[in-house]
Amino acid sequence: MTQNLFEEEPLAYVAPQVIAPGAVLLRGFASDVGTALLDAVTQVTACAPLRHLVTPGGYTMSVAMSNCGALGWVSDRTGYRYTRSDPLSGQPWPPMPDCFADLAVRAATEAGFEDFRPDACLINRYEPGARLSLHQDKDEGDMTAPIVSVSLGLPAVFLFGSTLRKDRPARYRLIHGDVAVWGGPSRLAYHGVAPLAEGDHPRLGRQRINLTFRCAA
Ligand code: MD3
Ligand code: FE
Repeated sequence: MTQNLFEEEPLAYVAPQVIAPGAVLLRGFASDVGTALLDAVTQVTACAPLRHLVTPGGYTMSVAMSNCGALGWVSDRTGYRYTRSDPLSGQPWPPMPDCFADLAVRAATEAGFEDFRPDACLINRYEPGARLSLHQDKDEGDMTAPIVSVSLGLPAVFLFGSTLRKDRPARYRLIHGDVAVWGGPSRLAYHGVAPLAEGDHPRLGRQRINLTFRCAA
């Protein structure tokens, strides 16, 4: 009998898994396009480098971020917001690669959200120890649109709570190729990412990349 000793080996996509009203996990949905997505991440971040943003409270984030699409999410001492240009260069954010938009639209459709047309893609890079504390995504202009997230590289423990901060979040291990869609009643759920464990991914080494597609305008 053959055993899969590499538990983060992506499996082929089978079916959507509803984890809460409006929250759908599509395990392995991006497995077959992982290489194309990562090549596009390299192209985007050559123009708009990954950087560690500072929060309004003055903390430097452990996750490094960049963006593509018409709008990009940024943070500094003055607050969080979406901008049309990269504050590092003053240039517009790089356009959203077709392979990004295609995947995001297909995933939203598969999860039951028709007509999803994201105008922003936030690129998050985690190295071991990096984390994202529990928060809500509420800077977007269109709260009726879902957010689509794609996990690449090292596995992460994703924390998914309710719309009340006090509720203890559920934990989901997300691996390379997993996609999740968060909309409807889950759109304002608290969520975060536990500190990334050490590891060595065949494609990305000591990194996890997460793409989140949003309707920001
Ligand atoms: C649940 N990113 O960039 S993606 C973020 O893995 C962010 O980098 C995480 O949270 C990451 O804001 C998690 C999954 C996600 C994204 C948006 C959500 C889950 C969500 C919005 C509502 C509820
Ligand atoms: Fe978030």
